[in-house]
Amino acid sequence: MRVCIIVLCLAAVCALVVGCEGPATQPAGGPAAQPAVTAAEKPAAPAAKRLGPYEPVSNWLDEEGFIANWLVIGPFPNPGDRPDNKGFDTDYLGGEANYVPANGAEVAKEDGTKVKWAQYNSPDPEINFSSIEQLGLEYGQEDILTYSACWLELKEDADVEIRVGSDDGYKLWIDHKLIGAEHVYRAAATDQEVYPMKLSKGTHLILMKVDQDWGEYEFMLRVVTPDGKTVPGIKVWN
Ligand SMILES: [Ca+2]
Ligand SMILES: [Ca+2]
Repeated sequence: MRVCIIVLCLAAVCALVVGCEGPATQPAGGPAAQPAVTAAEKPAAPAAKRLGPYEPVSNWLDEEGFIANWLVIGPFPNPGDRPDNKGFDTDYLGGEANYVPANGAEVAKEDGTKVKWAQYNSPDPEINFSSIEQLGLEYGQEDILTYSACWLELKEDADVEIRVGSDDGYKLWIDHKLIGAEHVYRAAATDQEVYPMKLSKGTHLILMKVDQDWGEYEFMLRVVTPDGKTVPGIKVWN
């Protein structure tokens, strides 16, 4: 009996703690995640320590809808030279498609060291990896790879376009479904690929894997209406 009481008390304390953290860490307005209309059926894990909400930003050409608030982790190795750096098809997350990131979560690397997901709020639409202090990269560092993730919260179902530019290549998952894979070597520009899709009301996980052979290292991703405008009411969490 005494054990039962203790267990009940512990459960009550846990419920209180979770209840206190909930409103501050989850997107407002309901469950943590809902499946995309066109994306995988697999639901995302419960939100944990998400930070936001943030608004998409515009660039100097008044192009709208760029996502500037991400969780980032790396660097991971990407050995080799064009056109076949080996990291592109190496899964460093122990299941990229199923992975759910969290601020502060660690990932072990092959060399025994660990790297940690960390929040990055970019001052620019471009996510320039050399500028992200917590990655600890040298400018022009070669043969590396990183992951970036965020959540989009939509107030209503919407027809959207995910538009990506990258230096060098990338893989993009939305709600655990591989949407795009471009094993390319190039300078980044706005809207190099455009992915039209329907996104349902609710929260969607965006996961970007960007690889680097040499030179500049960055990407930009924007979520817009088919005519290139910010999706009304969209929020970003990292
Ligand atoms: Ca190389
Ligand atoms: Ca590059």
